[in-house]
Amino acid sequence: METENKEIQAPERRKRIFSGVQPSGTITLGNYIGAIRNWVNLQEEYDCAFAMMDMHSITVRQTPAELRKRTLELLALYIACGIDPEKCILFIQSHNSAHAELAWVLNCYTYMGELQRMTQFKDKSARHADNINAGLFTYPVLMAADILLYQADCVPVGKDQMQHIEICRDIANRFNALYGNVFTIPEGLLVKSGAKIMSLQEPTKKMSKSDPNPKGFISMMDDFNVIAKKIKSAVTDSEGIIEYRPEDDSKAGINNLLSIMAVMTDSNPEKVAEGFEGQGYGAFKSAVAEAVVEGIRPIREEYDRIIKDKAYLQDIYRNGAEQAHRIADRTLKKVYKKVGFVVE
Ligand code: AQP
Repeated sequence: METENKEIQAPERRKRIFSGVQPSGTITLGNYIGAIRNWVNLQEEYDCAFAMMDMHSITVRQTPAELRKRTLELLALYIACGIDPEKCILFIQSHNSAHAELAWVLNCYTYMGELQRMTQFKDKSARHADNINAGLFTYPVLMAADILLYQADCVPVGKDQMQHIEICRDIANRFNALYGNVFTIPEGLLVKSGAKIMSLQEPTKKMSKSDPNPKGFISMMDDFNVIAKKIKSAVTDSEGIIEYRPEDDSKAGINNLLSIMAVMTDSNPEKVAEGFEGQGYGAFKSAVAEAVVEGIRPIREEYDRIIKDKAYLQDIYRNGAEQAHRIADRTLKKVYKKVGFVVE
C-alpha cells in the first residue's frame, strides 16, 4: 500500500500573554487604560493568562480582610471589563506556589546593583520609608518569575512597568546563556495611547491607586458624581489653550486630560484638541467627565452583577489555578533540573 508522503504540520502555537494587576487598592482609570482595557482585544489573538497579583501587594502593608476582598473584586472587574474566563486563564497569584519557587531560584541569578536601579523601588521606598522590606527590593524578580513561568511571548503593561520587563529579559537571557533555551524572552507591549495616565492633582506623576490623595486618581469604583468632580478639579495651567504638547511639562494637566478623552472616545489627543479649539477648560473638563463616566457605566453595571455571584467567581479562580499550575509546573521542573536539584 502506498503511503502519501505528506508532512503533517503541527498547528503553530498561539503566542502567549501574561499580565496582572495588584489588588493593592481600588483599580484606577490608569490601570484600566494602560492595562486591562487592552487585554480584551488581545484575548482574541493570544493564549492569555491574567492574574490578581496578591503576592506583590504585600510588599506594602495591607489590611488582610481588605486585601482578600479586593482580590475578588479585581477578578469581578476583569470579567466586567470584558475578559472572558472561557478564553483566558484567570487566577490568584498566591494559588500557584510555582511563582514563589521560581522567584527564589531567579533571586540567585539577579544582581543587587540591577535591583538598586529600579525606579519603582526608589519611589516606593521613599513613600514607605518605615517599611523598606526585602520583598519591595526583589519585586522585579517575582515579576520575572510570573512572566517566565508561562513562557510568555508578550507582556502588556503600562509604561511604568517597562523597566521591570527589561530586567526580566536580562535575567532570562542570563539563565538561558548558562543552561540553554529554558525561557522564552518576553517583549513588553505598550498601548499606543494612554500608556501612562497621570495624577489629576500632580500631572507630572503617574496616576496610582495607592496615592494618599484620592483626588489624584479616578477609581473604577468611584461614584459617578465623584468622578466628575475629580475631573473638574484636575490641575491644569493658566494659559487657557487646549493644545496637545506632550513634551511641555507646563501642559501636563491638559495633555493628560486629552489622552484620557482620546482613549475614551477612540480618537487621538491631537484630534480631540482640535475639536475643542477656542473653548474654555471648564467646557472641556465637563466633556472629559462625561466621556469617562459613560465609558465606566457599562463596566460598573456588569461588575455589580458579577460580584454578587461568589460561587461563580470561586469556580473561575479554582479552575484558573489548575490551568496555571499545569503550565507553570512544566517550566519549574525544567529549571530545577537545570540548576541541579534532584527532580522526581
Ligand atoms: N497611571 C497609569 N497609566 C497607565 N498604566 C498604568 N498602570 C498602572 N498605573 C498606570 C498599569 O497597570 C498595570 C497594573 O499595575 P499594578 O497594579 O501591578 O502596579 P502599579 O504599576 O504599581 O500600579 P499602581 O496603580 O501605581 O499601584 P500601586 O499604587 O499599588 O503601586 C500595569 O501594567 C501598570 O503598568
